[in-house]
Amino acid sequence: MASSSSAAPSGSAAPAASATDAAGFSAADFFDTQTPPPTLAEHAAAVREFVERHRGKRRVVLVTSGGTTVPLEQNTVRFLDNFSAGTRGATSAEYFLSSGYAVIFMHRQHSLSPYTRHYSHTTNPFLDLLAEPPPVSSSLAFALRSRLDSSNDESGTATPGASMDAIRVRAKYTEQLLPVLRAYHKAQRAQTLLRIPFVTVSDYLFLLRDVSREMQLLGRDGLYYLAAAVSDFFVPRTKTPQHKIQSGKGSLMIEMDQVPKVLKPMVEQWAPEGFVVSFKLETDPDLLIPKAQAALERYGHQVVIGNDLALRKQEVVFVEPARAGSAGERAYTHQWLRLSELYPNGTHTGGKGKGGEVEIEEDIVRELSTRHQRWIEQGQRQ
Ligand code: 9Z3
Repeated sequence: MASSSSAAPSGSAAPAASATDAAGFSAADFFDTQTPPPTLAEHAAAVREFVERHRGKRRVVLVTSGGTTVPLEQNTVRFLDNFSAGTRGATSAEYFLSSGYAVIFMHRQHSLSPYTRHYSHTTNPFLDLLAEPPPVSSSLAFALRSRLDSSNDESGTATPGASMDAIRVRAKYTEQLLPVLRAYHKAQRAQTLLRIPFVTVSDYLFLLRDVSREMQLLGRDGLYYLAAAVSDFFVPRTKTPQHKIQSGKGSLMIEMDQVPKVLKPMVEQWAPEGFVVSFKLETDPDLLIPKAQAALERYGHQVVIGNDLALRKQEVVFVEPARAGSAGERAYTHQWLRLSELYPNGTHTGGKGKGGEVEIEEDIVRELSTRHQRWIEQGQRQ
């Protein structure tokens, strides 16, 4: 793990939260002019209840995960999307849960989810885990037994274990499945995982605002882990045609506006006491640390985790403001987390990845949990 510090020029001050971004939309303009998702109030109410249930008992983290779309038509046939499958978010959510956090998992619909991510339909299909069922001659008896089992159960669903003798997990998969299944049921019983789906970048922004506001009650116990891959550009509602764009008129020109930078109002108004961690994604590694520092400078939050697209599963860099700043200059520290340095020669055993491999999210979450704890303790001393 390498660590060092550097300084950014103090002159590059951030524009005010209400200032209009270069392409026209301030956060306030955006929320005044775009259409909120129809389920917004319902999700906000679920978060309110979740926060009430866990407040004072455990720390709560909002994990955002997966890509955001930009619809090109109101009756959407076509949309722009990005690469993210939600691996970072889903994996991190699992480690937050096993570290004792309650998790609000705000994710792109149909992207990877904690626990089920181990059994994606393409790379590890669920049906492949199951042994072949009994031959057709015994199927009738099996069907009758299942019907009897479920009719004996008041809920009308099959009694757990009732058909275990007929449908079995293949022996070679049980060792891998059991810890996942146990952790999944533990979270279900404790009600520590709340899922909130989004699709478009606009849905994402409305939800981020309202979920963060509901979490405000948590004060410093709230952690905000913004791992979703958020589009930088969108097509405003007034410029989005109602119907499918027709072909036959030559090439298609799309003009997009810049998505407003909501981290500023998030830090100042929606989650003023929260521990806010954003991710910075780049493909040019030389930009990673300067851009992460610029984000901290501009938005004033606690940590930026920088990751290079190609190396994101092997290494990340934590960038944060230095504690005692020297006069006149804003100073930042950065600290690399690299699997090759953390586990030289594969010293980590028992990783939870698909083939038992190490997942960098385990180390990211451990590091953040420590820093979040420090943040809470600082607050108690004030
Ligand atoms: C990330 O950088 C995530 O780590 C990844 C995870 C999207 C790279 P995968 O889903 O990928 O595991 O395949 N997320 C944040 C990206 C982002 O949109 N950041 C914004 C920016 O860089 C600011 S919040 O400006």
